[in-house]
Amino acid sequence: MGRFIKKSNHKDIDAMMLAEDILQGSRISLARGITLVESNSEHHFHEAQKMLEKLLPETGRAIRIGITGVPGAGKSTFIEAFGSYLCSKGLKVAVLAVDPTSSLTGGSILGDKTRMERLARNPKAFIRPSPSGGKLGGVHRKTRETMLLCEAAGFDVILVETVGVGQSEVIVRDMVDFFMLLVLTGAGDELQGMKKGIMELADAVIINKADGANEIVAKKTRGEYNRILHFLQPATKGWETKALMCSSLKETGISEIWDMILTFERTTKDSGVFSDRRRLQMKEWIHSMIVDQLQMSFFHDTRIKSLLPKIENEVISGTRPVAAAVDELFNVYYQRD
Ligand SMILES: Nc1nc2c(ncn2[C@@H]2O[C@H](COP(=O)(O)OP(=O)(O)OP(=O)(O)O)[C@@H](O)[C@H]2O)c(=O)[nH]1
Ligand SMILES: [Mg+2]
Repeated sequence: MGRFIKKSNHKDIDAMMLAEDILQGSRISLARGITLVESNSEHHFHEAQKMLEKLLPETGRAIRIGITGVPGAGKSTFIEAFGSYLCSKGLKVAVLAVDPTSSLTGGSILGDKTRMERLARNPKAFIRPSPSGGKLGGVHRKTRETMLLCEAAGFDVILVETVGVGQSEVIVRDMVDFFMLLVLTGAGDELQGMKKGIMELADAVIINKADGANEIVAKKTRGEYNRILHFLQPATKGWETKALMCSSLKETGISEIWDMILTFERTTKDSGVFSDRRRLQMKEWIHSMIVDQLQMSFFHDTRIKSLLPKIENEVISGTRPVAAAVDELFNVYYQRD
């Protein structure tokens, strides 16, 4: 017993010391802190939460930017150019990723580091590959907490990259202040077929690869996007989502994008929309974690696990209505013995 207390005290000091070092801007401690947050162990979870509590007052000052787009749109190349530009302006930039496939591939950003070679070497930049999920809602929580750690470590801009598949773009929209969609030139048919939903999440549509012979097509594409955006519900109250062009390879149009983000920040901070969104995001974060926990607790319940196949069969064979089946499952679930 005595040993246990001693051990747990020792660990407490560790988490606190780690927090101190992160506040001092130590990159090694930041990496260790993120590893702690990403760990799937129960014990590490509690240590990480202690560390976060200490860091919370020093978080929230960065501008959080989400970047999405189909594979090949040029997200990594854009982040290399954009991130390097921001560093050259004296800003500290952290790059994180939400990768819905990361548990299988180990995170695309990792392989991408070659595409962000210059940024990866920049002492003002910090690149972290996507964490693997572990349990339900895991990636979601880990990325948000990693973002907070980076802010406490003094990063001014957080870039969160995600491939625009499944629900990942919605998840990222919910954790950033400004969200941009990277698209290709000459979208034409793609533009027609594109999910309107994703455009309604965006604060900017960036037409990438506007270089060489592509530039003329890019201008046309920009016009098409602007026409469509005009009819869509804007993602942010009081902000008109517009299409811009850039070349991540030639590094043109990059400063215009940053200027737009600064205007966005000023406008939404003045109107209160910026802080309203952050408050709402915190509320939604709590709610989504509650839902995740409930779901996990329900499906991991041994009584539910043994009863569910039978009930499913009854519903499928048409001998029992769905609502009655669910009702019975919950009666069993809530029975405390
Ligand atoms: N000409 C031109 N090529 C570009 C530009 N940006 C990216 N590319 C090229 O497009 C290809 C895909 O770029 P990536 O940055 O890997 O695209 P991505 O969106 O990160 O792709 P995934 O990680 O697979 O989702 C690469 O061959 C890049 O060199 C650009 O501005 N101009
Ligand atoms: Mg990429």
